[in-house]
Amino acid sequence: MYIVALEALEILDSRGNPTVSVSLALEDGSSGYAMVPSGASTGEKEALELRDKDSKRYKGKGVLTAVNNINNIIVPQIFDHDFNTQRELDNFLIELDGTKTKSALGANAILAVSMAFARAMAESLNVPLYQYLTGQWGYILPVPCMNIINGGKHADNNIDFQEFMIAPHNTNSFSEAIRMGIEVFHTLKEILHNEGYTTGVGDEGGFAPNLKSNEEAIELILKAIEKAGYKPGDDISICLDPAASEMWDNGDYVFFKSTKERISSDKMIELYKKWVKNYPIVSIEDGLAENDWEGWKNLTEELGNTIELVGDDIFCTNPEILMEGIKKGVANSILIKLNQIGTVTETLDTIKLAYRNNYNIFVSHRSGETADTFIADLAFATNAGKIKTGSGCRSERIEKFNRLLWIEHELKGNTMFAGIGAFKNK
Ligand code: 2PG
Ligand code: MG
Repeated sequence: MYIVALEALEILDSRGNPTVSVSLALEDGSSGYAMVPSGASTGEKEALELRDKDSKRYKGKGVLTAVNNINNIIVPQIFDHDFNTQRELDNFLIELDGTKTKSALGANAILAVSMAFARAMAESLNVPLYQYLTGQWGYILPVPCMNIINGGKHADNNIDFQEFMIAPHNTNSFSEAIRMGIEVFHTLKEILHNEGYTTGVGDEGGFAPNLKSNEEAIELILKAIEKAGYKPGDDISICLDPAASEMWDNGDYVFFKSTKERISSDKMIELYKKWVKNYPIVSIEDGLAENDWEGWKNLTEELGNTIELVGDDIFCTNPEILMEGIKKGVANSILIKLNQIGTVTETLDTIKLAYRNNYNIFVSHRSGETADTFIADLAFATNAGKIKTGSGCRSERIEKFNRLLWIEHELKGNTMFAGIGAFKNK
């Protein structure tokens, strides 16, 4: 299959920062598009997001170099090649870039072409994107993990931990799970309002009040779950992403937004053990920092048989780093973000490696998003069991939930809702 048209454009993401979008056409007239997301709490080993660093444009955040790399370097090379699979196209792009971190062309440039090609190929084969991604595999609809209180780098408040998510699991359909989650979201808004807290939202659509402590975020959410008519733990559980790399400072963890308290890795683990005992927490992502491998091993020994421990910054969706983690007994699950690694094929390779080694996966958006719903198809296609793609508001988040509602509807019962089984040890 020959690509006959390919064009990139600098567009904006949900934070008003420039990002790359691509439109592509194949010789049979099929077409595809893609818009690339962007993180704020990024892992050090992520593939390189190429930014212009020209302070006269968008405060240095322009992506014209990445766009030009597509239009002026990839375009003249790509039209001469016959690509029969996603892997052929992705390998071609990886070789053309020639670096380990995709720093020559930019992972944002490469991923945009990779995703747009996937969409065009799906259209050419006349199948939905999820079916193109993994053939007949897709069957399980994910638990929508909704990040209803935002902190850390995603909000201008005093909460150190980045994400407090609800996981509505006690139902047998995705649409009912969405309804449950959204009801809790609206109930939480009422509670916050009544208690005199602000109800403005952070980058991922969760509320971003100033609270008395990180723990109060959990207490308020539990209150909202009950007030909405559900039982914490039985119906709806809690997932956390403290994004602890952001708290890491010279071998310790600093509560950088609230108390400025400095504690050791061991003390962080003690804190999590206490919380897991007291609250219905089923998953903790990035409970420790990406450079605290020793701590991660201890954390996995202490809690790896009780809850799901998800590696985000520490693995960066990278199969080589994941392999290291598997060997060292670090985590039992991996967060999946396409732009951390930079192509569709490598993302799928990482997912296969995780499954082969009995690790769970958790498909994720970025804090800077677009309307692109690719990850909804990816989560369904790979039977991920859970997706985190924001809260109960902000269209760039809701779009992904809406896409999954349509998938469930179109497949009319030929799906299964993951439920609590999506989480390790549950
Ligand atoms: C995370 C993500 C998404 P960011 O840490 O898991 O929620 O945040 O995109 O800022 O890395
Ligand atoms: Mg994370």
